[in-house]
Amino acid sequence: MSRLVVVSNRVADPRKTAAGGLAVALAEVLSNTGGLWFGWSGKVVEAADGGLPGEGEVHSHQAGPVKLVTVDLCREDHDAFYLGYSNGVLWPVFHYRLDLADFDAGYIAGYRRVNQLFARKLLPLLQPDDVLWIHDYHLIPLAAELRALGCTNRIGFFLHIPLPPPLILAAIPGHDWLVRGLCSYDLVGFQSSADHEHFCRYIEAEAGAQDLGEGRWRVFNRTLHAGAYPIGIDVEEFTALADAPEGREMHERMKKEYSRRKLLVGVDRLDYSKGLPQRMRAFRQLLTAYPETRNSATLIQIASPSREDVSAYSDILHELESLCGSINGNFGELDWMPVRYMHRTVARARLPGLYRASAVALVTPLRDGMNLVAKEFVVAQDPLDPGVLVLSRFAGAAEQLKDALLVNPYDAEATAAAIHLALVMPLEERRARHQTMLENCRRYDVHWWCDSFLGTLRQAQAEERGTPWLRL
Ligand code: ADQ
Repeated sequence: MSRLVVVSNRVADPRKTAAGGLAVALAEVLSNTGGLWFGWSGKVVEAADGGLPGEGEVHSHQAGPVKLVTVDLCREDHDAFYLGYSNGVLWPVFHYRLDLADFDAGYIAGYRRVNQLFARKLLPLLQPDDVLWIHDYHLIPLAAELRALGCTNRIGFFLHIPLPPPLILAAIPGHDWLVRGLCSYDLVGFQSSADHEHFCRYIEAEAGAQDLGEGRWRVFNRTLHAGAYPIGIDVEEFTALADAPEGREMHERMKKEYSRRKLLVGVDRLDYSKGLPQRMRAFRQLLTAYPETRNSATLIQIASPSREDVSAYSDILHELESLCGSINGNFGELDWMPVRYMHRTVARARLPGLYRASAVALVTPLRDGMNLVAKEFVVAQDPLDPGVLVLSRFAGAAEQLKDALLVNPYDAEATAAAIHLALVMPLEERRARHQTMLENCRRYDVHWWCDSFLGTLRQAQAEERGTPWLRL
């Protein structure tokens, strides 16, 4: 089988537990083919003595059978590429937040420069029949940059975040350039059928693409495959974590601590897309509209620090802290705090225990590509006495986990009513809903995701060979 080369902004050492299911799953496929994982080292190099920084230095080391190769970025490139364009333009717009986007003209040049740097550093490492799998919004133009240097390998792309409807996408200055970049791949994968449909509508309307059927398109004089490949979790890995001593100990400790009360849990990166202030308002509404929940329900909200050097993130931090403070101030008792809010990351090994001890999970993003916390919560439950998932209809996961209690996170009253329903749901109904969701998580796990994406990519005929590659 041809070798797999994965490219993503960050590279994780798959041998470490903290790396998570995605790294473990990718590492498994990479190991089977003696593969290579390429990305940014996480290191930002300052220019010496105010001069221009040199080319990013390349580091290489072997992690078991997988070779990890990373490149440093200079300050200017990092700020324009990572903070500026990726997280100041693409992240907000792709999450439908045009109001938060900063279309500073300088960012796009930095974004392109780093993609060109990646292409230059990666190309010499490639073998002729390598299959390349590029991940996420940081690297949309990478295939086109590789093609410009003469690379003829098969290249697939997976977008981990949502793709907005055409008219939102079209608000990005240079959106046509970005979409041409997407169309340089042999296969483009999305998290949900809604995202896939947005892409199809865009290329039909804005680029005159012709539908060839079975996920194939003729666009910009070449053939492209596109489809929905919803990402899953590594169910076995997560179950093993739940059964490991740390997972069990966490579960027992939480059960004991909250034996008199029902526990609700939220686990997120602190990001405006995750709908944390809206969730707190819904919880406050629950305590107001259903007084019996006072003193009997506690919400543990873990929000790990994220992108703190992007300004929209410090705003959300203050808003959340102030909401949690006012809920605890208004409703708290001497022996009961309604909200326990922690601004930190929980060790991955402890997550299953926390999920399993919780009666309800609140996964209520305003917009999310998939949301793996929803799936992890389902998998961590005791099937005989499972907790209930309250899930935003705007998470990609809602297309799959239809037996969750689906909510509109902007509607505090309706969300509070759903949380109340979750808290009082009879055992039989909890079991039935959990069973179908668990089956879905098992069936569409991370291995299914890898296999189905790579299966299509490997099959995709290199129909473009011999004709010029699309140039940006
Ligand atoms: P993220 O937005 O980072 O990823 P998500 O899917 O919610 O989001 O979580 C990814 C992982 O991070 C999960 O394994 C989760 O357990 C862990 N995690 C989140 N918050 C944590 C915390 N506070 N402490 C410890 N661990 C935490 C992007 C997209 C998602 C998509 C993923 C994968 O935004 O929509 O599901 O990629 O494609």
